[in-house]
Amino acid sequence: MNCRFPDHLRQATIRIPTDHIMPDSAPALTQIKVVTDPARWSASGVKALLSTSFGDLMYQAQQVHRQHFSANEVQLSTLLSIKTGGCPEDCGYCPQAARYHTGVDNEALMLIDAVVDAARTAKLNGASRFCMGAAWRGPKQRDLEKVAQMVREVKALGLETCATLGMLGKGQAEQLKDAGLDYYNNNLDTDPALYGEIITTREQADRLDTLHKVRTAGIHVCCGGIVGMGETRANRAALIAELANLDPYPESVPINNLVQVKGTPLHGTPELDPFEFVRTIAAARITMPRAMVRLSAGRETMSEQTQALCFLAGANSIFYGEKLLTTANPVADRDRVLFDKLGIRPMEMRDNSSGGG
Ligand code: SAM
Ligand code: DTB
Ligand code: SF4
Repeated sequence: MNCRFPDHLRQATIRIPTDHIMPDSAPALTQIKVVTDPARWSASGVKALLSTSFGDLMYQAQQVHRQHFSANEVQLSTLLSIKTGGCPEDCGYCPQAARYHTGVDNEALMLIDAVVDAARTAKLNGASRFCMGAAWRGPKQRDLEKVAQMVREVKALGLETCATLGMLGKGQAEQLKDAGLDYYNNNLDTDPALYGEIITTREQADRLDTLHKVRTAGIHVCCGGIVGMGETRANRAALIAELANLDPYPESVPINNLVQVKGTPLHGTPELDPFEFVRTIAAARITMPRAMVRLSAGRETMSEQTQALCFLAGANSIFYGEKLLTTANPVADRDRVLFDKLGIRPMEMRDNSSGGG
């Protein structure tokens, strides 16, 4: 076990991989003793971290965050659904699965010019990353060629590019890399132990296989999951540990709070306590110090105060624009007001060669 907490919780020994070292100058406000260790994170270690006193957890997350990032900058990433609905998979959270009656209209793959127009608008509105999402189990070869052309043209606008198209077949990651794709999003979704309860049409091993293809092709990995699906703290810990133990861990980690959509099996799940969501963000920051941690789906119904705590916990990226893929996201004006209140600036484009997306 990596972490040990005596009953009174005030003195904790946390083993942290070597790149998580706290600065020597950090004031001793807490009695957390940081032990550096290249060991992998265990689920029980992450659970102990998630169970730390809230103030101590936030303090630790801030220390790690400030060691690697400018504290008041948040990346703006805009999402576009380039192919909507009609998906053959059965992900219990997803409004785009064909088998659920959610009112999402099916739309064919968008025309290249329309995608590039949307990217241009996103850039004008201040986004630095543009993510194209498709409701596929995986792309057919003829569709992949069109997406590759979209990537080429979006990249030429000076935006970072990201795509999320499901499982990739042989050679497809290389084609996307050649087109200039910076990031590929494929989430581990949930605790491996819960996977079969949420999705039956694929296994988590399929996700890992695609992530391997993406890495091998030299594309940065964007990989996270969804919380608020009725899981326990131990399940959330197992998901975070699994992400942190990917070697290397993802450059970009989206943490989604379930957006409950009527017609999906997970509609009606009891809401996750917002502090638990914030704790999950903090654990992602501490265990994956150089990753961009994205406060992803779920912001539409999240209070300004909870979002502010997420930024304090180390979230440094959001989806920006009034729509995610099919569900609502805060309108840009609302985010601008929040950023002004908190003194947060949009992050400029990052240098991809450094790896830390
Ligand atoms: N079909 C591809 C896939 O599953 O990888 C790409 C598109 S899929 C919609 C992208 C991601 O959206 C999923 O991995 C999941 O994490 C997230 N997602 C889908 N429905 C969601 C919901 N209702 N709430 C939160 N996140 C959701
Ligand atoms: C991710 O982890 N979250 C985004 C993005 N990657 C593609 C998608 C959220 C989708 C929320 C439900 C919807 O709008 O359909
Ligand atoms: Fe399809 Fe992706 Fe939705 Fe699952 S999450 S149903 S794979 S679009």
